[in-house]
This record gives sequence, C-alpha cells and structure tokens, in this order.
Amino acid sequence: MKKLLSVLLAMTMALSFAACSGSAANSSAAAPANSTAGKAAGGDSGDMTVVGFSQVGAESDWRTANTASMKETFTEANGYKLIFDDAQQKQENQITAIRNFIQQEVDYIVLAPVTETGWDTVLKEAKDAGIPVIIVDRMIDVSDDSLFTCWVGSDFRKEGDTAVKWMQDNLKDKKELHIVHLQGTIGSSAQIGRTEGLEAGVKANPGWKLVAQQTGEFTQAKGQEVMESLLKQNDKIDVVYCENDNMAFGAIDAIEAAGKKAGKGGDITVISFDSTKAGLEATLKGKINYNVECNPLHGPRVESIIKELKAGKTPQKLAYVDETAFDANTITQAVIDARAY
Ligand code: GZL
Repeated sequence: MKKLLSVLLAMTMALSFAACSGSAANSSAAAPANSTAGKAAGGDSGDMTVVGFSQVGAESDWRTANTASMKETFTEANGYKLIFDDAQQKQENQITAIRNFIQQEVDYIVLAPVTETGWDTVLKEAKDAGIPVIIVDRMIDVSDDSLFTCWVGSDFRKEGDTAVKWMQDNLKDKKELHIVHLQGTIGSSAQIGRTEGLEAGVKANPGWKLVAQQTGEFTQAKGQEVMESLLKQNDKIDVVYCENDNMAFGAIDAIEAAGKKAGKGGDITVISFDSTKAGLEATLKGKINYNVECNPLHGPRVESIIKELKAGKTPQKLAYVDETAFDANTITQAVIDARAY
C-alpha cells in the first residue's frame, strides 16, 4: 500500500511539474490580458517580425472581419509573430497593451483606436522606444503627427455623405422626414464622420427633422434597447440612420416587435453602414434599404506598409480605402457571394 502511495505521489508531482513548465513556456509576464503571447513568451522570435496589435474589441461583425484579416495576414508561416490584444472597447486597456508591446520590444505596433483622443503620452513612449506605430481603421487626434508612422482606414464623413445623398434622392416624396439617429461609440472617427454627414444633411434639407440622437455603442443589443425606447417615445419615425449593421439589426428587431415594418415598402426606412455579409443579406431581404460599405480588410494593407518600412521607404501618411454602397433595390445574391467578408 505504502509503495502504491509513493508511486502515486511521484506521478502527481511529475504531472504538476509538467503542467507548470508547460504554462511557463507559454506564459509571458509582460503579455497583457486578452493577449496572444508572442515574443515575450520567451520563445525565440529569430528572424520573425514581431507585431503587437491592439484591437478595439469584438463588438460587431465588422470588428470580427477586421480581426480575422489581421490574424490571417500576420501568421508564422508568413514570417510574423502576432501579439494580439482585445481591449474590450476600453482605451485604458489599449494603453496597457501598447506599454506591454514596448516592454516586449516588438518590431511594430498596430493600433485600432477606440476613440480619437488620449494617445499622445503612450505614443510618445513608443516613439522614444523607436517602435513604429501604424494606426488602422479609426483616426487619432494627436498634438504631433510624428507620434504615428501612418494611418490606413475609411473616410467616414464621405460614408455619411453617401448615405445622405441616397436619402435625398430616394425619400424626397416626403414633405417631412422624421429621423432617429443611432450613433456608434461616441468620440470614434466612425461616429464623428457618419454623424457629421447626417447633421449636414439635416441642415441642408429643411423638411428633415432629427427626432432623436443616441449611441448604441455599435452593438446589436444596445441598438435594440435604444430603438425600443425611442419607438415608445415617438409615434412619428420615418427613418432610422444606424451607424453600423449590428445596431441596424437591433433596430429592426425593435421595429418588428413594435408591430411595424422595417425597410423596403415598410413604415421605417433603415440606413446602415459596414456592408458586412449579414448586413448585405438583410439588405437583399429589403430589411435594410441602403448599406454603405466600410472595408475591414486591413491586414494586407498593414503588411504592405511594414514591407515598405523594412525596405527603408516612407509609406503614405494617410491612406483611404476605396468603398461603395448597396441599395436594396439593386443588390443581388451574386454580389454578396463574390465578397470577401
Ligand atoms: C469602422 C469601425 C466601426 C464599424 C463598427 O471603421 O471602426 O467599428 O463601423 C465597428 O461596426 O464596431
């Protein structure tokens, strides 16, 4: 019996040691929470290029596609070690992640900023550490633009103007247009630009009335919650202008739960942004009338910037991606099937 116990004890000790050493090999004291440990894992990065990517979060289909594009590009097979951090839509988590990337001496930092302001201090630390910072998607507002190497993303004001032009061209039969505005994360470039577009439209069209303006934080749940409340407070709503697909999905659920019809031939016209796969499927069904594309496939764009930097070239400081828009009256399944996201 004693012998059996001693064998069991030895086996237990051996197993627990293996478990510790296993986790030690993968852990990284410096790696921030929600990170995929890379260089700092004690692994030898060798001739791999180490990229630290601070992502906003996982709030929408667009964000999921954006993350996928980055992870599909920065693979070990392509010569990269990617350290990925999901900030859960909190700027303080992004700042912590950037500081961890600096501590881990990554080769490049990629930042998808949740909001435009509040980056000067941490980007100065990255600059002092000699680490190039590439901004993707939303823009940052800093006192010194040498704090970032370059930016690639969308022209959000143009996206808003595109939606407003469609409204002017397609809703002119209504003398008065009562508009509910579901905004994205307040202070994000996507919200700022798309809001500016609508507000300029309201100013230019006397019959347009902005009934309510409220953030749905780019999420479906919040979009539905806000729309449910606004439907109770306002019996005259002709348009809901949703600053992304996920809030549009929530708004449509709320509209239908209130016994009204959303979209084509319905009570409330639905405008949306992102043109994700699910967003275009809703557009094909006529539940979204008009969907303005916001292209999330930034992985290859960031990689070409890194290749330029490696070759000693200076990348374009601001690079806008080309985008289009989709109308429920003309979209087809073939169009959706042909798209990458
Ligand atoms: C736009 C991006 C926005 C999307 C939302 O470039 O920042 O954030 O429109 C996402 O879906 O949450």
